[in-house]
Amino acid sequence: MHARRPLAAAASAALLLTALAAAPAAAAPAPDSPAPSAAAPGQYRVTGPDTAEERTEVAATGVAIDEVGDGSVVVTALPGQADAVADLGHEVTPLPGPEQEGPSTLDFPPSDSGYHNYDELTEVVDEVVADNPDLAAKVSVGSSYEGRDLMAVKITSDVGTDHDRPEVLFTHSQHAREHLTVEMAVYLLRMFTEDYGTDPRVTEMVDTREIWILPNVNPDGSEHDIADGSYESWRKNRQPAPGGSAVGTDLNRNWDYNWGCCGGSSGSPSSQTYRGPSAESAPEVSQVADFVRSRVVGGEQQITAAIDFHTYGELVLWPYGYTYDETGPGMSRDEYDTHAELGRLMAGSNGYTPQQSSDLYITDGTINDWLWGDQRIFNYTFEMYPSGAGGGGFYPGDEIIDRETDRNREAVLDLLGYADCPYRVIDKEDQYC
Ligand code: 0X9
Ligand code: CA
Ligand code: ZN
Repeated sequence: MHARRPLAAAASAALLLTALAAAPAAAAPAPDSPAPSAAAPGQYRVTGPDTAEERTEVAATGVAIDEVGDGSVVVTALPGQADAVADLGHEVTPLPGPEQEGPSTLDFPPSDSGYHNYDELTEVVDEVVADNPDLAAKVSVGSSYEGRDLMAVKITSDVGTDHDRPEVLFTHSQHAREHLTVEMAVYLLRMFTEDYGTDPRVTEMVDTREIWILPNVNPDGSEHDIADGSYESWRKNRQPAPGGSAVGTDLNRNWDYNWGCCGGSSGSPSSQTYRGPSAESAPEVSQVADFVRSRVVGGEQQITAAIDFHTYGELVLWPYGYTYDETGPGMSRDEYDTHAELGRLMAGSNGYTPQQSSDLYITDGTINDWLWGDQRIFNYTFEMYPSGAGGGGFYPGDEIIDRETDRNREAVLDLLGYADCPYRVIDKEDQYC
């Protein structure tokens, strides 16, 4: 269903020619048998780094920081990158990988069948829209590098009309292996439609807000992560980097606000946090950004609040990530305090830890910084379950899906409740709204 990369097409053509020339041919290798790949990424515990500055130094080697602890972090790295972290003077120990099961194609292992692959997600979306034509509409914001539809669902009463209602954005699965975030989207799709008319809070929000759910902005990565029946720990999209063999841009380093500014991303294509050759070079990012820009109507951005869902860590994070400073150009004290207060309020219901994203480590080119810095949308990164690698890391079993998606119900409704005037959370409605 997706377009083959020219390289793969050329390779299959070459195999075919070889087979024809060498008749009678021994069976040629299947054209899509996996190429001998460079060493796969894995998780490592790094003991030593204890401050945001030390963690930023670790991140600068090109690894992805998956987890932050007291005096240690967990990272995803290629073996060579793990060596670079050890060279900083830290102790680096490999962690066991996700459990592997027998082969299957483009699906979760049977024991994790509660997770939705891309086709199953599409079925849910189509069903929700078909069952609720007045409440939910499917739109396309574009297509992924390999040609999968980047779906969006708009939810509001009388959905066929563009109302003058505060709009709220939920984005999911920028990072391929963070499959629980797709389940969060499935939960929200069902909550807003099934509980409309019975749950008063849901009903009020669906009647007074326009809700945009982008259930998977990195479908190529998600499918790759489950492609051969064993998890790949894949993070990035599936776009080859220019002029080399490396594949994948970290979508959450590719946004066009202070892109690559501050040592919070990597210029090396093999890095887990490769920022791409230029801002918005990833089609997934440029098209989601175009969609967000398209919500500027009459000079005013209609979207007022957003959550970008990730795993893991159980955190509520707010901008900026590119600087340790709370305030500065583009972030006033009241704007910071509004982010922080609303973040703490949401953390009060889901039990996550609320903090500025750079309290963890510096990142640049994230959706968080772009949504605020460029579009003035109050926004959060939620790092969902688990809190640590012990809870299953990126691959918790499917039995936790119901509990861990429902856990964010109140927080999502709180964000929607403040979307008409976020400054109300610091009692400054009169001044700003
Ligand atoms: O690094 C990321 O993109 C996010 N973490 S993840 O483990 N899901 O990859 C965190 C982004 C928030 N920004 C900062 N922590 N600075
Ligand atoms: Ca509108
Ligand atoms: Zn993530």
